[in-house]
Formats: sequence, C-alpha cells, structure tokens
Amino acid sequence: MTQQTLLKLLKEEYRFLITTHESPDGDALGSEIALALGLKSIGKDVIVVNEDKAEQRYNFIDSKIDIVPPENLQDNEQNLNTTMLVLDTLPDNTGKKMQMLQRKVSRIISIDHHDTNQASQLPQGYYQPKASSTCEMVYDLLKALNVKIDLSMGEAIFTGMVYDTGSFRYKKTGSHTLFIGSELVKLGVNPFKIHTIINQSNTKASLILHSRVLSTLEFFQNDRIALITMPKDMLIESGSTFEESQTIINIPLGCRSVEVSIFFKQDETGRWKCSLRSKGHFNCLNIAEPMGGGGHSTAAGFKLKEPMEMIRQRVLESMEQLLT
Ligand SMILES: [Mn+2]
Repeated sequence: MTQQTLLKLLKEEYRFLITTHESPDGDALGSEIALALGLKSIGKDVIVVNEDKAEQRYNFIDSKIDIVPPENLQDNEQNLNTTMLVLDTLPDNTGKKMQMLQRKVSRIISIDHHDTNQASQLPQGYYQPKASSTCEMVYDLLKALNVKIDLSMGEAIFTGMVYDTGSFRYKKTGSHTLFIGSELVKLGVNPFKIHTIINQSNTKASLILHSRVLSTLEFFQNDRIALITMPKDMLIESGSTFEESQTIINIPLGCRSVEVSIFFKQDETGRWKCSLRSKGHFNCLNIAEPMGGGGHSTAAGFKLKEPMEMIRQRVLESMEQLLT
C-alpha cells in the first residue's frame, strides 16, 4: 500500500495493536514506542503487545509505554475493530502467541523496510526497502499526521536509527536519514547518550561470550567468508543472553578480505539460527530467502529446520557458487 493509503487508515481507525518481531531490537522497539506515543497524542486507542521482552538497556525508551505480553491481554482488548500494525517485520515473525492473536483482529498491516527478492508475495503492508530503519518510516508517518514529535518519541526514533544503521554508517544511511537525525538533535536528543546506551552498555558476560564465539572463527574461499559458531553450552556457560550475541557477527567484517560473515547460533532451548552480514557485494537474501528467512541484502537470517551440520554444508556450497 502507498503511504497515502496507510495515512488514511491511521486517521480513520480508532483502535490499534502494535507489535514487532521476536527478540525486539532497537529499531523494533523504537518504532513501536514512537508510533504508539504519536497515535495516542492524536487521540487513538493504542496498545503495544510483544511476545518477547526487550533488553534492559532499552528501559529509557520503553518505560514510556506499557508493553504487554500477549498472555496478559484481556478478552475485551483483543477483539474486532482492532488494526494490528506489525513493525519492522512480517506477521509470521511475531511469535507463536502473537500469531494466535492475529486471527482475532480485523486487519493486519506490516510497516517495514526489509528487502526481498519476492516482493509479489508480501502480505498487506507499507514497505519502504530504501529506508534506513522502520524508525525513519515512522518519523515520516508522524510528520504527515501532523503529530508534534516530542523528546520521548524523538529518543525512540533516534535509537532505532542508530541501531539499524550501525550509528549512521551502513549502506541504507541516506541524506534523509541524516536530516531526520539532525531534526531530532534540534529537538533535544543527545546522540552521545544514545550511543553509550546502545553500544557501550553490554554486560561483562556478553564480552566473555564474544571472546568465546570469536575463538570458533573459520575462513573459507580465500578468506572471503568468515564463519563463527555458538552452541548453546557456550551461551549458557558465559551467563549471557541470546540477544547479547547479536552483534558478534559484525566483528569479522572488520577484516579486509572478509566479504561475508556467517554466524550459526543456538538459543537456550536448542533452536539454531543463521545470520549473514555482507559488505554489499554479496546479497545475503540469496541464501536466507530459499531457507525461509529474510532481511536485507547486507543483513539477513533464517531459522534452521534441519540439522546444523547439514545446513552449514549447504550454505557454504551455495556461497561458493554465488560468490563470484
Ligand atoms: Mn529495522
């Protein structure tokens, strides 16, 4: 749908349920909170429901809104006449309980900036794959709705932009991204404060996990591919959380020869995920989408449905053919 169509809907409807993907990150939370505060400010009834809790570091933004787990929803809160807005992802990635809830709402709309090779198969939604972050899209929506963006909304939006652009460095950082950043700083947002919270507030356990995972580093294809692995024992023994392992994948990309960084990681319950990061030459979606996952050309991932060793072999073989 176009921005115009979405704006019309946001103006006409009254009840909104906002949600996002499992293990919500800075962009997921930032966009939820900013949009919820913005819609409330123009008189809408808004509830934010997330299957997974966010990391503690995001308290400074998510304390502004009561985020409810789906099991705590009252019956009268989950019925008809509610428009579900799925931010930063597609409805399938919101968690099991959220998917049950999706049967009860009257409409589901994704607001997302992820890329895809299969655009024709996308569910109903407003998609801007060129946007740096969902937060960037939310800023534009709030402006178009004539919402007065306050400091709480501004900090939430800035957080998502910093998170998704690697502090305004990654490929989708454009002039509009920096323009919004500038507008938010004028509003009173403190970039150094946000940087410290996002990038310099990891736990000691997380640092230990980083060192263990990096010790599994392997190279393939003349050092163009780096691969790291995190079995669940490594995670549990470090005392860290699965969420805190998210950034390790970026470290191998600091090496000149490495074009793609691959990370196989197992959560506490034993489920494996694979994440891929590229410097831009290689399209990570060419691996992630055939495996049932998604993301961006430079950052994608998928959940494993078959044994790790088998998938690992298959990924490395496909990469050999695709990396030219
Ligand atoms: Mn995002």
